[in-house]
Amino acid sequence: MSADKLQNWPGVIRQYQRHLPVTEDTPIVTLGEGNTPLVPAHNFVESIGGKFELHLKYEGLNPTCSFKDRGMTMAISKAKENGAEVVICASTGNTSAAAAAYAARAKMQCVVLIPNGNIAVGKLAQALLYGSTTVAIEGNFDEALRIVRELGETGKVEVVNSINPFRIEGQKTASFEICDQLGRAPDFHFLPVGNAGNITAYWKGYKEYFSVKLSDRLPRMFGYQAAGAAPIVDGAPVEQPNTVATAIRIGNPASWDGAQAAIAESNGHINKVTDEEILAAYKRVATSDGVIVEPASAASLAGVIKANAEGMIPDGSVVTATMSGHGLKDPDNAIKNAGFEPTVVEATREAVMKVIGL
Ligand code: AN7
Repeated sequence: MSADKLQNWPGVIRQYQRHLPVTEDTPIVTLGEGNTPLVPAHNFVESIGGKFELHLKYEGLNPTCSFKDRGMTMAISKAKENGAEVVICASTGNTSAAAAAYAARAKMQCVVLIPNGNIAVGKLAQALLYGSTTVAIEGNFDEALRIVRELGETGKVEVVNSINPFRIEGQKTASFEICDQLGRAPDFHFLPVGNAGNITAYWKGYKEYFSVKLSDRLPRMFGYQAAGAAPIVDGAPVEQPNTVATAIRIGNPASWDGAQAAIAESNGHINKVTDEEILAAYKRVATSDGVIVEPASAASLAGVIKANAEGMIPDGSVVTATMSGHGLKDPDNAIKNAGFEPTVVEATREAVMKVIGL
């Protein structure tokens, strides 16, 4: 293959420029995000007795290993265009990793507020190594976001949470890619719901592609919250959200209305899955199809399992699901839930043969 073919992906802004609010003068801050694989998960579907096609949008393969890079390339590019010098966000870990990386590239100061003790270790490592000012608050994500909103009102810092509309604009490119990769839109799209920016963004993307006739149908949007952090499903904010899926440990989502509109307009569905169901799906997809995702991402797969068991996915459907973050962000949960430990033996051929039963 020619070098051309291997290096022609320009990042999501240049790739989808005509669908995004940028001009020739926007300084584009990119790490080559997007163009993530759409991985068919035949074994997973077979293992749950499904009769549909499932494709995993493997967003953990973005530059900072989550879907947040799509929104952050937009938010940071627009912040740069507007002359911002300091960007700030509250985060359960992935937004902060992306903000820190793109801000570093844009030579801006980045301040991140994270819930102390409740972010996966890989995400903390990213915030620190990319050089952001990392503030761990003794509170949860919702409290961190409240502080960030207040600081945003001073006009001294640019907020890059998904209340910044450019984030949603960037994130909608995932829907464009799925349509381009499949050659059509899916019948169903499953995704985890935390602050609800992504379900809002995907639905916007699917609608826009459909309206300019780049796809011929609209999917039904199926969102899943963790049972201990399911404000939209339960119909009220959750004061003390809790779940093993720390990325979606959110009790009062900023894009609540966007999520409800996506579900209503697409004839979709929102439901909750327990930590047990999340971890079972997390382990299943790793062992069935070799895809490692973080627990929050597995909420969408727990949703696929649930919807299939409830008979909600007709035979022959084309289903896509967002694998929102890479499993190696959270090695503690990977080791804890693998169900195995390495077998330690003396360094001889015989000892190894014994372990493998030869
Ligand atoms: C892996 O990083 O909110 O419903 O601060 O990291 O758009 O919030 C992360 C959210 C799903 C939920 N999967 O997406 C943050 C943050 C992963 C995530 C979600 C998040 P939204």
